[in-house]
Amino acid sequence: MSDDNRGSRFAAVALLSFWLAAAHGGEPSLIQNAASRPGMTLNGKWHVIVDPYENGYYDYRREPFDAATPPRGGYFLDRKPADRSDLVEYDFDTSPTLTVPGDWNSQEERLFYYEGSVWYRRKFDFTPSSPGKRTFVRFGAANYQADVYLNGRKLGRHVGGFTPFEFEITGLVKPADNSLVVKVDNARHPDAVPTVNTDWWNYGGLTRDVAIVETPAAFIRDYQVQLEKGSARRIAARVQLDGVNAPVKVTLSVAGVNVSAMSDAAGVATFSLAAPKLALWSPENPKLYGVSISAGDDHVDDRVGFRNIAVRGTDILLNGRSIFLRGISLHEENPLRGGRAYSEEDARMLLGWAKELGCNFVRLAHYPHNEHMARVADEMGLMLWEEVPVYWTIQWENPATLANARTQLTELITRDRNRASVIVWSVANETPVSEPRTRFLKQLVDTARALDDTRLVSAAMEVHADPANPNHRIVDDPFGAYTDLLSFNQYVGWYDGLPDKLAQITWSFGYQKPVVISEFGADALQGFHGDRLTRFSEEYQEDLYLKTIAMLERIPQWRGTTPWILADFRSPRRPLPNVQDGWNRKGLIGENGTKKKAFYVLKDFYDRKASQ
Ligand code: GCB
Repeated sequence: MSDDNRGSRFAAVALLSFWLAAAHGGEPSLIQNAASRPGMTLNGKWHVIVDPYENGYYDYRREPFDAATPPRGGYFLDRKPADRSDLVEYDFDTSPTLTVPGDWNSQEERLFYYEGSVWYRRKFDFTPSSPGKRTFVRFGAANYQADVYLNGRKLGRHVGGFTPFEFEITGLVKPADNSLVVKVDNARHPDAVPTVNTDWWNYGGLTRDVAIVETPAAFIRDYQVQLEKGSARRIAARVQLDGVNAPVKVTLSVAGVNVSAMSDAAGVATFSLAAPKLALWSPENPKLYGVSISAGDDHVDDRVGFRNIAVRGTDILLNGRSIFLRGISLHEENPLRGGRAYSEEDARMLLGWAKELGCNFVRLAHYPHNEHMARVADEMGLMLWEEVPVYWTIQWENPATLANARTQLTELITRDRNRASVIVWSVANETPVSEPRTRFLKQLVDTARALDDTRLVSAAMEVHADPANPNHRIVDDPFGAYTDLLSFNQYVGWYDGLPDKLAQITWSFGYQKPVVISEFGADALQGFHGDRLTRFSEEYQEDLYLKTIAMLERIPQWRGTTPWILADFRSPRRPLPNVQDGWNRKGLIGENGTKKKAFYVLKDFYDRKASQ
């Protein structure tokens, strides 16, 4: 077969798999560890057209341009006038630019509150390193919906603002002058995940890295390498090949051991190997091992930590030892920039602050954060809680909403299941108890366990009042039957009375499980001082932390907490002038990076816990 034929065969395969996925709503399939692959970054300046009326997508009868073959218009054609009489009413070349990765809100003042469509265009040249290679374009994330076109042709659509996606462009990519166009739409929708109502900024755009990824014709698409469930001395691995139609020898090298296995009819090779001398990963010793996988012409390297996480009764066991989760919640935002965090440097700053606080655990709220976070956490020795944006009240009875949530959860787990730092998959935050909601969440738990039965599953649940006793709080959510942890958010002293009330509160739990308080907190404007009863003062927040910790210490099954929150973050729900100014002020660190008094209260407590 000539290389040209090969190219078009791959193009046909790529298009076919796109149609199959579209037709069957197929499971997302991502290239594991794509950032380590050869290719080319597409980060940098992209030309943009702001399109609030979706003029570049729909014709004047509101039919999508990309539904017609060939399309008669649409910005994705990236057209230039053919001659001086030709009418073209847009021009990417002379349009302004935005930097990718990056949200548009913090880059351009007139887009600060914008919710709608922006067209991004990037030109690039790309020649495969040798004939027969396959080429993909990969997006770390685009919030919320992305329609992607290469050289005027639609590659597909991705829905969900915080997980990666990719399209095969083998045979479609040209050596020079490719036009990659993405329509990113961050409009909020009632049936979406999250829905229209959140307490965070709806940053839009190509918020994470974009890259061209190159692989051999047959390649290692996915793998999972970790300790066998319940074992400290055996490694289990599964490698998924792509593009093979006969058994292929797959070799795995880890911790000085090389093993080989043949792939089966589905292109899967499985391994189980003894690793008696393994140093287990922990916050005190975040040991990572080089892992190499080879199959045919393909080879991939990773760094993986090995550890066990389990629950026994009311204890959380890391490598068989009971631990206390000294945590903090954080949003994927760099407060100093007032925009989405996306880089390794951002991850080092945010997680570095968590380390300074004495943490061994971080809750990445309320949606999947960028991949750097889990990799840096692996290195720094921070355990992670990762979460999907099933937040407050979404459409529990809508099958499309459930499918959307499952896809986001699947993409997150597929991306991060080789990270030792990740110990909890969380499927929801503060969702109201009802039959349909519990059924919905149970399906997410099933999805998580089917993809990965080695980590804990949880959700941030709510507390219920006792009508017979105003100071008695009950956690008996029926969904608690399905989770490994009993996690809940509670705001006694802020939304519920004043901090003095904390001394009166008693607790009852419907389950004998480890209790992890996923949120508590109070707003404080950094630098604003008053007495401990003055709202928004650092002293109020400090007092609330002291009293909340004292209350929590009375709970025998208390095994950890992730207070709300590491740093102030932007929220359109927080308008109070001169105090909030569009920021949720519950951070222990202000928007300028300065630590508030409560930071040191929590740090003292964590230092004490660490030395026990
Ligand atoms: C919560 C939510 C969180 C909010 C926080 C607050 O319970 O889970 O997203 O930002 O309270 O500050 O009210």
